[in-house]
Amino acid sequence: MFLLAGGAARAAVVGPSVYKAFEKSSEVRVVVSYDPGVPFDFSTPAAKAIFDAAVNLIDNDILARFLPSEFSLLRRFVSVNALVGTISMAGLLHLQNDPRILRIDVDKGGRAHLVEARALARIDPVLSVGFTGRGVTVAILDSGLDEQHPDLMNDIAGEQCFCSGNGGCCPNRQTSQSGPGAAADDNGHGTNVAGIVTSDGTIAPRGAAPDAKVVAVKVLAADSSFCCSSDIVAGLDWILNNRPDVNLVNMSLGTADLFSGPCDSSTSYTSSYATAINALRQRGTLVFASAGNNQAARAMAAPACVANVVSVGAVYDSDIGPETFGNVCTDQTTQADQVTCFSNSDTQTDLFAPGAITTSTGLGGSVSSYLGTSQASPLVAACAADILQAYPGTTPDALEAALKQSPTRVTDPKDGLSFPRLDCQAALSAAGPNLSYYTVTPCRLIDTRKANGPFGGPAFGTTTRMFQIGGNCGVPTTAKAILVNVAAINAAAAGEVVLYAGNMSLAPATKSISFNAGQVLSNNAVVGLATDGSGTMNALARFPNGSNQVNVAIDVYGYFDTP
Ligand SMILES: [Ca+2]
Ligand SMILES: [Ca+2]
Repeated sequence: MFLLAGGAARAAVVGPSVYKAFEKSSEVRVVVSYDPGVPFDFSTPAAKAIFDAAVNLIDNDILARFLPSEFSLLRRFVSVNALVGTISMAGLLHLQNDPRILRIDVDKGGRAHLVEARALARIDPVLSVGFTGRGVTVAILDSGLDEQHPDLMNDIAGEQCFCSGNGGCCPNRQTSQSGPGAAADDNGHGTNVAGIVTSDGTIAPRGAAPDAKVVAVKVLAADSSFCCSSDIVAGLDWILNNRPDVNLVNMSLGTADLFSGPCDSSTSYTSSYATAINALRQRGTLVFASAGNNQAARAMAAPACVANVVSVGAVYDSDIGPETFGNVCTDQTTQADQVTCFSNSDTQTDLFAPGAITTSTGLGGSVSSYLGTSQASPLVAACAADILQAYPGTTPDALEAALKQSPTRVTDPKDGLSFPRLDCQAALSAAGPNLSYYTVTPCRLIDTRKANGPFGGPAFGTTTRMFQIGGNCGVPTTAKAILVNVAAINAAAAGEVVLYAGNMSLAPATKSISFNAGQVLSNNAVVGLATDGSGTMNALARFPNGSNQVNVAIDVYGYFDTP
């Protein structure tokens, strides 16, 4: 080996797995990561263009130096400083002395993070929050989804596949595929995960963000495995460069190899995950991944171990009796907020969420039940979608901080580490602005008897009415909520009045006042106004014993707005 003038030639770090693989084969599939020579800055289109140009240039230069027998290219990326291909020992010797090369490691694979399926219905506590992910797009890297499922078919915003196992495990039997049909699910895991996010609730239970759109990226084969981390990195690189609409990414999968602490520079493939994930975060896209189900203490799979991933472990949502998980472990007793015996955890694990057991959409338009950290991660991603609907400008840093704002912490007995457990209601509050209360001269907003006030009849019924609150009675259009006294007057039947923000697509389960037939009752209530700046409020009445109507008078006393 030559020594360069002015310093030692720095040989690339070749992972021990590479030499081990050469014992069995003359060619090894590797990820080669290299120094791009420019900053890892994706914060502006111009900075990203500089990075992408460097990647393209160095890719071409490295490839041009190989003999055809030394390296066979399998994948390259737009915005990730790595090459993927099969390399010979001659190619390895040639490459490792290129001073630009950082690491060469085997392109390690892994699996979906499921344990086994069970049939047990459960009620998703996030449903009661009221925000539904409208206007938010979640990319799901998984086995694809059932594109014809009645609960999913109206939610699909795009399909793509990167799947290299068995010479090509995309639906077209190739290693890549684009467009409709590219994410057809031949396993069922991805369909379950997609439903946890966005099921409409007609067949399977409603998802936690039922109005969110989904971009399905198939990266898992029919047996729910992935041969090669570079397929997942290719999916992230594709989202980064082709789907500016994607706000959130979920990966309920991980490598067989486990890592303690941040793995961003542990191997060439983890550094490739990290580059893509950091780039997505810089553009405003937050990435979620399951911690893995290996019963590991102080270790997680990749990509969960990448620092900028929001990594999620699994707790039980209730007492489901003793549970044995395949060959992994047994919990003799189970209860809500108990850390599952199978869930990995580490100092890098960000939070826990219910992942055992989750009934969701299944193949062939059916339902399926899975448990695992695979089910916990999309629940957190769906909660993030709901928060982004409420507060569209929330940055990834603020969103992650809000998701961790939970009154409940759980401790993993395996390693004594303590973590926040997702509380989507608390996260929604934490993501919101600090509001101040402002009084107005008491003012009648609505009187459906047409006595006075800006808004009159008809009496409230089961059809939603929208009122322009901002700009009336001294309430500014920027107001986020109003304090009102709502009176229900002499209805013919028992029922309740529901007041809620004008941009919410579904009325919440909570009510502002309930009443019996013939009663005149009033109640104070804080009512959220539309978060889109329109200052609107929706109102309807519900009657348990069929359709009816009720006269309502609403007086406003004050409003909540940013200081
Ligand atoms: Ca939906
Ligand atoms: Ca993290």
